[in-house]
Amino acid sequence: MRSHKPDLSNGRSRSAIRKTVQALVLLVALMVGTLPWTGAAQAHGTIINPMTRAYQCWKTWGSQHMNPAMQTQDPMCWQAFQANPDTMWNWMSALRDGLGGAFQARTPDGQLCSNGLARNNSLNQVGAWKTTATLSRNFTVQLYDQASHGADYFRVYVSKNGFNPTTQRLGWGNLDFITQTGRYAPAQNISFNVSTSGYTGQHILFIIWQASHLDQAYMWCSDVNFA
Ligand SMILES: [Cu+2]
Repeated sequence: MRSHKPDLSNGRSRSAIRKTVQALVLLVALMVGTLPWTGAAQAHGTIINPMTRAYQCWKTWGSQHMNPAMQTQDPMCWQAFQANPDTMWNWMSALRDGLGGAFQARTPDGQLCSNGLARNNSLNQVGAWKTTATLSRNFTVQLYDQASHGADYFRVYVSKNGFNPTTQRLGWGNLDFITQTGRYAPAQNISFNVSTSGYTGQHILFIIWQASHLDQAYMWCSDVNFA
């Protein structure tokens, strides 16, 4: 009978299709697993000058993050990669939505450098973070934002004289508020000038970016020296 053969081959090709689909689903799942937060990786930004902690670690070690030399040459980046390499791969994604400007109320002391994100807690650890810039009292801050969100404002703080980032976790009480900027139109690169006085030696520059496209807040620590 003619009917049997086509039925059999249909059955076979259906199971072959099912296997192909299963293989594709597995492949996609593997790719998603290998590239966590891929969606986020296309968007957002960070302060690239002075470099934020995760950005500095990514920039310096991202292409050689298994290099054992990091442990002695840059121990804070080392511990961050050990804790969660995604913190570095997604240096642009240190964001929280819907804070409503309640930065201090909704960010406990000791969690400022991670923007209160548990996955980025390595950024709050005390130790010998590399300073990446020597600043004079007037300096320029540069945001690089892949998504061109624009800014409602930036808030800039500097850790107080006497605060030691190698031994103390940063809390709100350790910060001097320096300035809040005005609005910036959407652009991939935004820079603004900051004026300070009276700082010397190692400090943390703490910056909040309130993006414009929705209520989305970023906060970061950059390790700097004031000349
Ligand atoms: Cu964004």
